[in-house]
Amino acid sequence: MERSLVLIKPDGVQRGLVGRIISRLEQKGLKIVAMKMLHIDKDLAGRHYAIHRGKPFFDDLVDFITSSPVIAIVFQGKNAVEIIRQSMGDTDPARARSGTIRGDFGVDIGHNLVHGSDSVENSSREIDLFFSAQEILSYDRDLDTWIY
Ligand code: IDP
Ligand code: MG
Repeated sequence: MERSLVLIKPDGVQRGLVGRIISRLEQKGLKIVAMKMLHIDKDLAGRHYAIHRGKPFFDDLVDFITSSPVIAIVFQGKNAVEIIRQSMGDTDPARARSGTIRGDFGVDIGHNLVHGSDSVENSSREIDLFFSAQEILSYDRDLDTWIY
């Protein structure tokens, strides 16, 4: 089953939106298989956002993601990567549709509340940055027979 790394960014934690953001993804039927709170350091930020190194917004992005604690979650489910991207909405909250996390809660591209892996390949790379294999749990939910 597909997995995706979700980060509730510092603005989501500071604004008290952790529960509502997790709820939306849980309600969709995705399963939490790992979760922690951490304060990302510059080294981890640089590795997580390595593909953006050299872009004009890179330094601000690293400063922001390291400014205050985040929640890191691994969600698992059929098409988890695409479903989470759709639930998050456009990178720029000004363009994100209502009904999406960024569309409903954000206004600024630098404060867009949530990160979600953009491909299956990147999801496994990102999950490895934040979690050890032992921290990712395997369990059954009776509910899954009604979701799948
Ligand atoms: P994503 O988070 O929707 O995958 P990416 O293009 O991977 O978007 O960019 C990573 C993060 O960098 C975004 O979530 C956003 O916070 C920030 N970012 C992206 N583009 C810009 C920009 O043009 N100006 C400022 N910040 C940006
Ligand atoms: Mg991205």
